[in-house]
Amino acid sequence: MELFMPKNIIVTGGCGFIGSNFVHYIVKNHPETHVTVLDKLTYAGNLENIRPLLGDQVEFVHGDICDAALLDEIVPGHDAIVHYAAESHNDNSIADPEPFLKTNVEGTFRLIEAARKYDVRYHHVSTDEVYGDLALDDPNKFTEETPYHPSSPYSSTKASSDMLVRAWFRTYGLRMTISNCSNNYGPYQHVEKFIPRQITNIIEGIRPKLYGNGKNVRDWIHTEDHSSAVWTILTRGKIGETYLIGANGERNNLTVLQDILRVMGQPEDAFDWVKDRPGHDRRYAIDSTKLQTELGWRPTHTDFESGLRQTIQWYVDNPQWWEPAKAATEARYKAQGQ
Ligand code: NAD
Ligand code: TDX
Repeated sequence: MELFMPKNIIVTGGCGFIGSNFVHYIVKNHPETHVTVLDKLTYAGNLENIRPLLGDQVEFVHGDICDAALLDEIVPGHDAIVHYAAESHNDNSIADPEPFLKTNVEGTFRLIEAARKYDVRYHHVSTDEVYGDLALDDPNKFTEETPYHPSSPYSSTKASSDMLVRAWFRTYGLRMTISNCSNNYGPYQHVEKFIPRQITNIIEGIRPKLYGNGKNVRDWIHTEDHSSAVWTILTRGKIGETYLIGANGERNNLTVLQDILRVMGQPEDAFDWVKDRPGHDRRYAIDSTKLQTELGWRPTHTDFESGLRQTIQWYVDNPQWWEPAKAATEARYKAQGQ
């Protein structure tokens, strides 16, 4: 196994939820690696997520990954790109798919063209949603061999971007790796997403909202474990390979909501059933054997209850972070009947 030790990396989307947690992870664990965060600061990006880290090790560039001229300016001199930037929310992709095509497909195209031109290693952060969904009683999980079968506008654009990256490897020899991760939770997640939406609803005295019948299953992983997995793949992964990231965290939405209600001192039935998401994927489940056996990665946040408690506490402690986005997010959901 060849070890790649990046000295100067670009992290796209480093002001979003998972990207900013990755920047925190690098500052904490790899002080020798310089990071240039490239972020457009859409509604989902917040410079506050990384402001305390800005300085010698972490630099911020405000810009769009679709801007080829900007990439020509900033990519030379870096030895890797770790690509997190995306439009990431399924419900938004159903309401208005166009920004998803632009950022997720065209943006990835621009980045891999720049990576090719300047011979920079490229890690592509993707999702388990590219594989579609599993039946609730299916004994199988997704593996690297599962055929692509995306269901939503969001997941189809992520699948498209994965395909571009694979083609650039085969045709041009792009030095790339891909990871497909399951649902993340932790600090700095936007209040549009399931767990932060319910926590902040409860804090504000709004009843939590559950889609459909609540039986849909997500495979939860703490975002810090996602970060350590991406670092492992970037530094030890084999060029051209895909690795699935997951931590055996399958739970249905009703169970997660009841956990949140219990920890926050509410009755377990203190929520509203709302309209289901069109095309709602039933279940995601990740088999991360390849990552664990070939690269030796292990998750550390294996106790979901305790990770959830810490996450709830973070939202309780940081209302100034989420309050500015809350009212507009709930207004959008209300207009959709959710
Ligand atoms: P997020 O929506 O919280 O953050 C996205 C970030 O990208 C924001 O900072 C935003 O400003 C930035 N951005 C958007 N468009 C941009 C553009 N055109 N140019 C530059 N920056 C732009 O997303 P997230 O939940 O942190 O997800 C990050 C990545 O991880 C995405 O690629 C997503 O598909 C993937 N992923 C997410 C999950 C999850 O559970 N959230 C799971 C698996 C994979
Ligand atoms: O209010 C809600 N009520 C509800 O029941 C919301 C916002 C969601 N849900 C359900 C829908 C899903 O079954 O909760 C589950 C999780 O929903 P999201 O947080 O929207 O996540 P999901 O659609 O599963 O996608 C997430 O994981 C994979 C990320 O948003 C993606 O970026 C990632 O690729």
